[in-house]
Amino acid sequence: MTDTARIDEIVARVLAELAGAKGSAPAATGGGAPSTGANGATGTSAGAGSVAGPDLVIDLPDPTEEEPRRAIGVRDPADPEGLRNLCAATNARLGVGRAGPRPLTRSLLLFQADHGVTQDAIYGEVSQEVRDRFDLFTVTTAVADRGEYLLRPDLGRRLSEAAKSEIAQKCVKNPDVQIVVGDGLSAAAIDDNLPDILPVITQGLKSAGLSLGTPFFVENCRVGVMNDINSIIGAKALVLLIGERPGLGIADAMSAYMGYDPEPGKSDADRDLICMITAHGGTNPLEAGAYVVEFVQRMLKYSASGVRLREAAAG
Ligand code: B12
Repeated sequence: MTDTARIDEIVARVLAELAGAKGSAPAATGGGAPSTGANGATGTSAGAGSVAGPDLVIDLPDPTEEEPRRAIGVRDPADPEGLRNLCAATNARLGVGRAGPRPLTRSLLLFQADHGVTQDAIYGEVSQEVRDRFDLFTVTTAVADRGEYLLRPDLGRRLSEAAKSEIAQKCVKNPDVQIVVGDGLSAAAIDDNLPDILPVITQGLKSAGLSLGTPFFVENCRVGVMNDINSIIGAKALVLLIGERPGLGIADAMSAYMGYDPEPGKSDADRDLICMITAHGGTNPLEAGAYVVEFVQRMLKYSASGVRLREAAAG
C-alpha cells in the first residue's frame, strides 16, 4: 500500500468514527468572537468523501466562547464547589487543569486565540467609517509606522509638523473643552466604544453650557501628545479618548485621559483618567461618558487636574 493510500485510509477511518460519534455529518459551528472566528478544517480527501461525503467539516469549538472559556479543567477536584466559586469570582485563568506538566490543548488554544485578538487590536486601524461618522479629520504623530510606534513611545507623544499646521488651520481656538480621539494601543477600543461615548460627552458638555473645540483623530497616539495639542488649541480642558493596552480576554477597552490646561512639561501627575471603558465587562461607554462630563466640570470648577485637583478639592 502506498503512503498516500494508507493516509487516506487512516483519514477515512477517523472521519467515520467522528461521523458516528456525532450521529451525522457535522456542520461548521461558526459563531464566537468575530476577530477569532471558527477554527474549522474541511475534510477534502478522496477517503473522506467516500466515507462521510465531501461536505464534512471537522470543527473544534471556538475556545473564546463564554462556555469553553469558563470550563473548569481540573480533573477530580477535592472541593468541586469551592473551585467553582473561586473560578466564578475572577476572569483570571484559574482551575485550567493540566496534562502532565503541560497545559491542556484547550487552554493553549484559548491563549493563542486571545493573543490573536490582542494582535488585531494593536496592529489594526480605526475604521474610516467611525472617523467619518463624527467628522474627525486625521493627523499623525512624529512616528513613521506602527513598528516605530511600539518601539518609540516618546515619538508618539509629539505631533508631526504636518499635524501641527493642520490642527492650527482647522480647529477652533481657546474652547472650554477640546475632545481628541487617538488609536493608542487598541483600534477595537475606538471602533467599539466611540459611537456610544462621544455623543454622550458632546451633548453633556454642551448642556452644561461649555464651548467645544473641533474634534479630530490622532494616529499612532500616546497620552503625552495632549501637551503638544493644547499648545496649539489653548483649551481650558482636554479629553483624550484612547485605546488601552489590550488584555488577554478583553481587547477593546478605552480610556478617557483628561487634563486641565495641558502644556509642554506637564506629566501624568497633572492628568486623570477613567479606564476600562468597554461593554465587555468594564464601565459601559454610555455611563463612562456621563462620568467624563462630571469630571470635566470638576476640573473647570477647581482650575486643576491630577494631583492638584485632589489637593484643591480637599481644601
Ligand atoms: C501600562 C500602564 C502603566 C505603565 C505606564 C508606562 C508606559 N509607558 O506604558 C506603568 C507601569 C509605568 C504605570 C504606572 C502607573 N499606573 Co498604570 N497602567 C498601565 C495600564 C496597564 C495600561 C495603560 C495604557 O494602555 N495606556 C494607553 C497608552 C496608549 O498610553 P501611553 O501613552 O502608551 O502610556 C501612558 C499611560 O499609560 C499613562 N499612565 C499609566 N498609568 C497611569 C496612571 C495615571 C493615574 C495616569 C494619569 C496616567 C497613567 O502613562 C504612560 C506614559 O504617559 C493601565 C490599565 C488600563 N486598563 O488602562 C494602568 C493604569 C492606567 N495605571 C494605573 C495606576 C494607578 C498607575 C500608577 C499611579 C500606579 C502607582 N501607584 O504608582 C502609576 C502612575 C504612572 C504615571 N505614568 O504617572 C491605574 C489608573 C487608575 C485610575 N483610574 O486612576 C490603571 C487604570 C490600572 C488600574 N486598573 O488600577 N502604568
